[in-house]
Amino acid sequence: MATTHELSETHYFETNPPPSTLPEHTALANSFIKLHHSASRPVVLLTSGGTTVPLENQTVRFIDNFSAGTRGATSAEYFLSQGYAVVFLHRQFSLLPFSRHYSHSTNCFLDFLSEWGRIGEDDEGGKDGEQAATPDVVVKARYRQQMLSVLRKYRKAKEQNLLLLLPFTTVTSYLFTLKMLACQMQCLGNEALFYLAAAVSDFFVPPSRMAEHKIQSGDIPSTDGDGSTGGGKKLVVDLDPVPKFLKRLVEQWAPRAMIVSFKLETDPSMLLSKCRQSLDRYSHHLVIGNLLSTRKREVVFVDRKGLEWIRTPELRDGEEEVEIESLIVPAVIRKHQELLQRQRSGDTNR
Ligand code: PAZ
Repeated sequence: MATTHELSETHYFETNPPPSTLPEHTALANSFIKLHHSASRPVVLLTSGGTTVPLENQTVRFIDNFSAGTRGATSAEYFLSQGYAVVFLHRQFSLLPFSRHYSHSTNCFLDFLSEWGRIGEDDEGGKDGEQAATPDVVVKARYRQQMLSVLRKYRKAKEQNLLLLLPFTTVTSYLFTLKMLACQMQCLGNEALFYLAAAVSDFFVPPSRMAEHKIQSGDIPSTDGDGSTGGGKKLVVDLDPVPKFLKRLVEQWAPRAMIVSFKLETDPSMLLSKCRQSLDRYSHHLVIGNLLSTRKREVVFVDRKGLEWIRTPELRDGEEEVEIESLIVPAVIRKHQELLQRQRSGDTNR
């Protein structure tokens, strides 16, 4: 008999429309996964960025989330460097692997460039400061080394077809695409890794209560007498909980894969208990906990064996900041490799 959970998940997919991109994304994912399966390459499905919750069908307004996709885009680069193929399921226009170094930053990308041969403004445009016959655009000398290194990694990922970029916007499009990808990745068995760093909304407006057109302030009923400003008019948003899909993912969509979820909290006293609760509830492999205020400096790995904090080192003068993902990703890969070893030797425990 179906549980209440299963019923609500089934109901969700029956009553919400799939994204129009689903057939195209299914075809792209299918050939990507086949390619890497035949090359016996491990594949990670990495989710990144925040989902939106539309308030109207023809959406003008929506509820959003703070996530810029830094964790996901940065982690993707480290997975690629360790030989994984990456399906990057990301919020449209959030940070992307490689281009993240030059987009959304405090610099405009044009600040990285100068005119070849232009002396004075940068003093570094041309070769040995010579004047170019025809003006050209070059990367400023101080950025060249780093950009060359990023460019080479980007080219390799592109030429070898190691990175599949699939965008989503709403929580519903995220869930439909996640389900499709998980089912497609079943052929990879335990070589598949799920690294769920996206910040997914816990609440949504069901289609039955969704306004078709832009909500008009004039149509909002008055709630006089409660002392609020605005002539008693309030937009009250009534949200339903999004069914807990992690359970479905672990038990049905990707039963053999290794599944790593992230848990974000703001109250330090709740972080560990929430991570343990998630692990108990969904029985997956690893929860990575982080706090909003310190997420770039420390995370905690919580699994059945216990917990382990991962922290970036204290910087001394002149030292470059370490990206915490350069520590998280190798640690996750070690756990994935250990799991593969255990399963090869017949141990069926998570
Ligand atoms: O995108 P970002 O780097 O700013 O933030 C990453 C993060 C905090 C969203 C991620 O590490 C995370 O915790 N994701 C799961 C959030 C949650 O649903 O609890």
